[in-house]
Amino acid sequence: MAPAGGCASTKGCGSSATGLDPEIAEKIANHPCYSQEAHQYYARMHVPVAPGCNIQCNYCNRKYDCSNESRPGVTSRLLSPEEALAKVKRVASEIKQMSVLGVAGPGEPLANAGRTLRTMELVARDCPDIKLCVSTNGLTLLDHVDRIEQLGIDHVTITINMTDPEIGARIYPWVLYRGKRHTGREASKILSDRQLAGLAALTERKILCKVNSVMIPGVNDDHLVEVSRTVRGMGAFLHNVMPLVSAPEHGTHYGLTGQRGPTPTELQALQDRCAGDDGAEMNMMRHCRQCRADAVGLLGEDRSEEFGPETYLNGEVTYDLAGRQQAHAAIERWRTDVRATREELRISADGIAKPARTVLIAVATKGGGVVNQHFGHAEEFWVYEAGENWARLVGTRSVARYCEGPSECDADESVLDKTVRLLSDCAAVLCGKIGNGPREALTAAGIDAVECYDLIDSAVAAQGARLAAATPSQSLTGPGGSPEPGQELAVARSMIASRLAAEV
Ligand code: CLF
Ligand code: SF4
Repeated sequence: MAPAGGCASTKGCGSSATGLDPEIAEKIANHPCYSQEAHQYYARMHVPVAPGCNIQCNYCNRKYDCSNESRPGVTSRLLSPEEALAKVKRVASEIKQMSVLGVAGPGEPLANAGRTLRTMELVARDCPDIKLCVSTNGLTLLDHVDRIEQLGIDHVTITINMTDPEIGARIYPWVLYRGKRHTGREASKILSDRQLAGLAALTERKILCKVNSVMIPGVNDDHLVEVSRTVRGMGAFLHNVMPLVSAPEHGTHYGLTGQRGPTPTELQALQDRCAGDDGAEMNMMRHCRQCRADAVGLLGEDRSEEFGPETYLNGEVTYDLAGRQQAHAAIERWRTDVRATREELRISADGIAKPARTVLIAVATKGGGVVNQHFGHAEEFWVYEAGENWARLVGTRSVARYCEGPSECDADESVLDKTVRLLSDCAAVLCGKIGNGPREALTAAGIDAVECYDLIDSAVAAQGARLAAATPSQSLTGPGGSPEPGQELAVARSMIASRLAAEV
């Protein structure tokens, strides 16, 4: 698929099912990219079946995977469609929460349409409960819309970095279209026209479309608000603005010419503008992890190394459909409980005005919607903005893993320092456990370290209420004279703890 990525205004991160057309709600219910809530429970896998490409992006080095959805500098082993099917069956039977198969590289999936669509055909035949997803640069999308619809590919991502060819000429040096190589403004005009025509054709067929955009400061950053408005007007469901990654060692044009990527603050500010502060009012994705073309597992985890060729090419793999259905039913029971708890706690960001005071809270989690990871084992933190009975995910931040075991828990100060800097704008970090050294470093930086084992939503809202309550000017009484949030949450938290104890 295409490049990397990661909320403000009153909209959620990715989409919640609230207020959605039931048909769309069903399509996104267990898609970890199209639903921020679903990404806590369901996994995706990519199969690298598409080697070639038909355009050149200035943020791509062909030695590596397509950067339109994966972090640059990663190389995947190419699979045939039949090998890909065998791998899908193996992974789906072992990681039963794997709900979506995507083709996102290592090149452009639709420049290799035969291999990509054959893979989808085989998986649709043998794995009927798996959703099919494709990412494309959009150049030849219009040629394949009928086949995409026939195969039941319900989710398509198009990487659209511009609708203005003048800007495009600074991103795309050339485009190969109908056997002819085009350069300059003409190349970007062809690409943009084809992308938008493909998007229109897909939305006309009610195929859910996500648009990925790479944010390139000084090139297309301001323009992406206009892109967001345009694609929303054409029926795109979701917009994923991702940061340019341009390390010189990746050998890309941008990397070699010193083009910088955005800071997390710049990225969030642009996402907020697209989400509504600037009138685009687009539904934004903020939990993208810029996956590899062979990614396996929950977003943010990479289990691809567990599934080498020896695990799926030696003998027939039986597809455990019944086992998968049981696992998904169990996940849905748990999700129903979590939603009920949110309603009891009156925690929401959907359609509710943001409180006057909010804080950022980082969470270490292994998934399942629970704060459950050791601080030192966290390779990424989920960052929430929270206030009284209000919480929303605003992004995820990756850190180097610095703790390999209890004895080394406080050892690598430099990585710890880096982690503290990464979270320096957060008021608190919630984690399953934390060593004394990291706790002291966080405290010295003004960040509370909170150990808990709780639902993320309730834990974040409780800490948001506590930290807001610490501000002298803030009222502690909820609307209509309701109980103080701290009291209300304390009662509800003990209830959640009982539920968790019963489930685990
Ligand atoms: Fe893969 Fe992309 Fe489908 Fe998701 S990834 S093809 S829509 S199943 Fe998701 Fe990964 Fe971000 Fe892509 S987190 S890079 S947005
Ligand atoms: Fe590279 Fe092609 Fe993907 Fe652009 S579309 S990032 S050139 S593989």
